[in-house]
Amino acid sequence: MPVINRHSHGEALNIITFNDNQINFNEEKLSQLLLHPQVKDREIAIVSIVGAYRKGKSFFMDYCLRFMYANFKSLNNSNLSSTSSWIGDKDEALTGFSWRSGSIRDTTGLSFWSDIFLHDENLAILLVDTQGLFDPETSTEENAKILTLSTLLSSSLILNLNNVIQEDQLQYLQYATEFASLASSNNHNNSKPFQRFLFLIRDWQNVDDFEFGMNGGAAYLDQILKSKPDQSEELKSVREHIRESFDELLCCLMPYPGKKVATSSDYDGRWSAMDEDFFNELRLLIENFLAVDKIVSKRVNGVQVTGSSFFEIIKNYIMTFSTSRLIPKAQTLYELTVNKFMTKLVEKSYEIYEKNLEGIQETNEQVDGTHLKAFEAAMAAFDGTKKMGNEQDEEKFKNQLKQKINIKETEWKSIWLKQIKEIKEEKERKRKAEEEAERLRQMEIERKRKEEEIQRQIEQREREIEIENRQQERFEDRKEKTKRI
Ligand SMILES: Nc1nc2c(ncn2[C@@H]2O[C@H](COP(=O)(O)OP(=O)(O)O)[C@@H](O)[C@H]2O)c(=O)[nH]1
Ligand SMILES: [Mg+2]
Repeated sequence: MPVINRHSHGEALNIITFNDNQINFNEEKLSQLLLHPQVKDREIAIVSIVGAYRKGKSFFMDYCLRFMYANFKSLNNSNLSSTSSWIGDKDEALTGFSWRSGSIRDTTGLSFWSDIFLHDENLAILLVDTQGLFDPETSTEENAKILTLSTLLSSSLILNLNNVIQEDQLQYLQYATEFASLASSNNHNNSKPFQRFLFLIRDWQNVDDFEFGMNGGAAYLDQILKSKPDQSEELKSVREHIRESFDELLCCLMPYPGKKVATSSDYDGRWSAMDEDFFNELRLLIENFLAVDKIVSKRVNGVQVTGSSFFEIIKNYIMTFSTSRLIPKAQTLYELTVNKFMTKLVEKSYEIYEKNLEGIQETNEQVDGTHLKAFEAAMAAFDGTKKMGNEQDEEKFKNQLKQKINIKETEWKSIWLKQIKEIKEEKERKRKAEEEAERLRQMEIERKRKEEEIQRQIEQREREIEIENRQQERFEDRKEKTKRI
């Protein structure tokens, strides 16, 4: 059996790490991913997993990688595997994100798989593994930061939990719900702020109440999200708003994977060692969750982002996170998102204005006409694009666009009007010079004509003299003859 090394195609990149409440961000590495020529203009799907340490997150993501390599081309791999099933050989060791890496906790933070999966011409899919959420060493604040950042970054977020959904874990979703309520009150697009959220419950034990898989999960989630009379207001509001935060809220109940998987220290991840129940549910879940028609691309408040625009947004999020010791308020992050997005829209519309000004202008009327057409094109681009924020935001950014255009209009017009004036003066100078040249040419013609006239008169005179001379000669002759006679 040949050794299949699917993961020589990529490695885990620690792009965002947490250290004593500080965020370290490797901007260079993230730019290499999101600004890659094959990625920057595509829509982006980010599938991330968060949850407590040693609960099988990386293990799950590595099976996801297997599925992805079997079903999608990637930046580093253009050959799809020819094996009949994506899950591979039963004794194949599991590689990818490092899993089961011992009892010492890895770096806390988000690691991105360096290879990016590509679908059609317009979608790039990234996988992100996370360490540190809900660990004993992680502070409440750090937990909130990790979950917040992951929510902001992902288009599909998996919250990996052991046994049950706990109250405090739900509470960490408070942020997402705050963001959602801000977004929904200001929403132009009637869309929810985030896309897919999957509660992935491992080692589910209450099979008598809820069956394994997505169906049991949906029923369990329904029960969890029901408000109960004795709940605190805060928990109630989390429950009430959680559905408004995500387009899709999923839950999957996974069986215990078997003793070998859960406890053996020399287990290498091969699926032949899994309990059959677990193996079947794992396959079903991954095939369902990562099916190409189920993968959703990242929208920020209903607006699609590309690799390059998302890179800018992420940079700003990280900046906001690193400048405040506390978790940034949902309001701050929401405003930042609106700001960033609308500023981009202003820039894009302004570029359309500038583009429409290109070309040579010959008259003052043409200058006015060109500006007006360019202005209208820019406004149409602004009005025709989905907006973020409320009506005041829209007004504010529209005014910004008008101001920018106004400044450019003044500068552009003055350049062209000056040039047109100069061209006019130059033309006038040329015309006068031509007139003068014409006058000189006419004078020269006249002079030549006169010269010729004089020449003709001279010749005429000479001929007359000659005739006269001849007559004179004849006269002299006759006189001579008469004399002789
Ligand atoms: N109990 C249990 N253990 C699992 C499960 N899936 C994987 N494991 C084991 O959990 C350990 C930690 O896995 P790992 O993926 O590194 O966990 P992570 O820290 O959450 O990324 C490994 O020994 C896996 O074999 C599961 O569903 N239940
Ligand atoms: Mg891990």
